Amino acid sequence: MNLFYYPGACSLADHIALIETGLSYRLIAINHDRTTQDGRDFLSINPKGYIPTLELEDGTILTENQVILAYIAEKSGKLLPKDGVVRWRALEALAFMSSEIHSRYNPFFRNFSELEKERAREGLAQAFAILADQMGDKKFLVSDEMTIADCYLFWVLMVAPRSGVELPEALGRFLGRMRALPSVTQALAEEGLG
Ligand SMILES: N[C@@H](CCC(=O)N[C@@H](CS)C(=O)NCC(=O)O)C(=O)O
Repeated sequence: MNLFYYPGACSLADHIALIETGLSYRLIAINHDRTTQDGRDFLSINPKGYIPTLELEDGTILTENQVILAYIAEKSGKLLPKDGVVRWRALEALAFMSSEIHSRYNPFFRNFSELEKERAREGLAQAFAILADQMGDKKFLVSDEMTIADCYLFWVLMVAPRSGVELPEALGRFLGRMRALPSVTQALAEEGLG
């Protein structure tokens, strides 16, 4: 399958999940003019125009990070239990990070006012505190075993400094543990961020 990506963007979560699960993949970067590294028009592949975008072997296109991560987990049988509370907590955390954190990064990625940035910082600090509380002493966010939620959380925390919001200690320690994983090191290196 092909993963369309920008280096260091939220597609890093899917990239880490692909490596962790051992599924075979090909990375295809998007150029500034919205052509793809393999010479196609990206908007004709995904009219939403954003990554992550996953192209399956049969040409099916999947979009939305939560769905792509769930697909990788289902396809590999890894990083998401088939049933039980850990499964639902992982999916819940993905939805929370997507709607309550990722969307609040917009003011820092684009040219928003200082007031909008301040509001976003408040929301981010609250959301980080909730995640730190949820993690407690566990190795990963919802369990001592890694799930797809951790792949996304890694990216969410990696870019947090752009917002100027300080991470709670538990999340800072998690970031350090994740950075030390071979899958994360490999994904960063493959995106030229070694
Ligand atoms: N709803 C999408 C949002 C994805 C998203 O915001 N992707 C960003 C990178 S982190 C992007 O492609 N931005 C490029 C653009 O908006 O032109 C998801 O959850 O997958």
